[in-house]
Amino acid sequence: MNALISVSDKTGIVELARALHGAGLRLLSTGGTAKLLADNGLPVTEVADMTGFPEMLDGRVKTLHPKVHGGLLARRDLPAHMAALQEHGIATIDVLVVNLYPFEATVAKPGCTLEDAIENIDIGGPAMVRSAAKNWKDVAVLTDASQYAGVIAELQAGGVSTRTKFALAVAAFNRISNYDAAISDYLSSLQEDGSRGDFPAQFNGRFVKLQDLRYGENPHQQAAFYRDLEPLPGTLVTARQLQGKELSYNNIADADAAWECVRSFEVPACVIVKHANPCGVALGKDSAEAYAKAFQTDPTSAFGGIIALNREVDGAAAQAISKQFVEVLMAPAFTPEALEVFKAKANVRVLQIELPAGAPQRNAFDLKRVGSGLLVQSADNHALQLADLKVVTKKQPTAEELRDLQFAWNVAQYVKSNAIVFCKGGMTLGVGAGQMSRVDSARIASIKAANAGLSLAGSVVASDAFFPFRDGLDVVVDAGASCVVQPGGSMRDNEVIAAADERGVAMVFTGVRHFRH
Ligand code: 93A
Repeated sequence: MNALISVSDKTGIVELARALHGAGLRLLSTGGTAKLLADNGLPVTEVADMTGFPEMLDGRVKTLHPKVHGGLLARRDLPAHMAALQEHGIATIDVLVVNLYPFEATVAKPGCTLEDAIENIDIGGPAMVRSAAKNWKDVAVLTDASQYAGVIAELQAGGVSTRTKFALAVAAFNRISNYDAAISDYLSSLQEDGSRGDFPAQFNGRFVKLQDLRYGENPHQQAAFYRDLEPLPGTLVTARQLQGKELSYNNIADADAAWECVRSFEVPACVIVKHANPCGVALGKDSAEAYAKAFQTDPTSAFGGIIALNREVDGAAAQAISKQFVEVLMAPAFTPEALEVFKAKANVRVLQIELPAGAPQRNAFDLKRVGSGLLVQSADNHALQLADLKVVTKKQPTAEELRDLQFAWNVAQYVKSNAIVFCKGGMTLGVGAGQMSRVDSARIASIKAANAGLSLAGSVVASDAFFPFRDGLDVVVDAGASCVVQPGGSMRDNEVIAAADERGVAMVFTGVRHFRH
């Protein structure tokens, strides 16, 4: 019985070799490992002496020899295999101990060059590990020092069990697969001169690159845009750019936010997004009217905004939109007159996206990187039903308020938390987004309405999560709201309901929260 030992990480190897020798195995080994074993008084044969072929090319070829792979791969239960070994003077190798050139550790070092990385790609080691693992019934393959003690114990008790050999083979293929993935990831991020190049054509085998981007959120960041292997219809990656400058990273992120929001409305709607938040959302009889109302919410923020419509853009709508500075305009269709209007504005990125009938399809999973981890959740696609609404105040919402509160609630879903959205007549009047305190969001939303010259008297307000105290409610009522929609569920709901009754406004609970970060 022969054991071949070839390890870069030599931890515990002398003890293992001693145990293998003690169990009656002949020790075969490569240069550095053989020297260490011999220095520790173990009888060891160098692989080069066994094959009759010297290590060459600076060690690049050490064990890539039929005497090694024949000894590993021959099936002991096939007489033809055993005869072939005999014919060529090959001995079986029954235990293989290999750990690989430290590729991962090498590339993790700051300043690692492409050349260093390449020299640390192990070829012979993984080849032997694969041969041994493929022939697992006859060969025990050890690829990690944590496996040594268990195998020594089994050897000393008479032999390594089939179950252990299978588990070792599985672990061996896992190791090789991770090793190859590390090489592939590293090289995919480089150009041939070793500089960091384009992002890979595929990412995690799950996303296909659509385009490299000029830069990421900021000019010192690199970025690329990928799509799912099978994108859903009606999502941003299926858009066709009809004209305009190349889309930037921030354009794409904002366009997605705008599109997700606008496609959630069944009637004609317009959404204007700045920095991932809607700064104006409105419904209208057509695109022109919806845009005009959405723009009114916050003309200051709409400057350089991303505008999405869920109906065809005609000449009138295009004329109105072209008066403002717009980064991206997106809609399911454009009339020839509308396209003509934007021809004169060559920089405007015009995107056409199909809008399939029926409820929008969403990705099953929402992914977010955290440190070296990944947060995965199902999509926030809860659709509010009228029957879910619970009026908790003495005052009931009017039919008009009921329509506006559904609209406000829908918009609030697409506003970053803490979200406060004032609405009336199918348009947003003030949007408070992304604040750490809900009261501040409420204050900001009312300040913005005042800045735009919009009255909040008799407005409806939506809050994406419950009011923890009555202070937030007081702010929105002071600003003019007559009807409030919020999830409810606070410890102090009673206090907040009593405050609403005291202030004479209607309040409706949805029972659902829509945090968005
Ligand atoms: O350069 S290699 O890819 N070519 C080989 O033929 C080969 N055989 C074993 N690397 C090879 N090895 C690796 O050498 C082993 O995987 C192990 O990591 C290392 C042990 O070398 P040494 O015994 O000389 O320290």
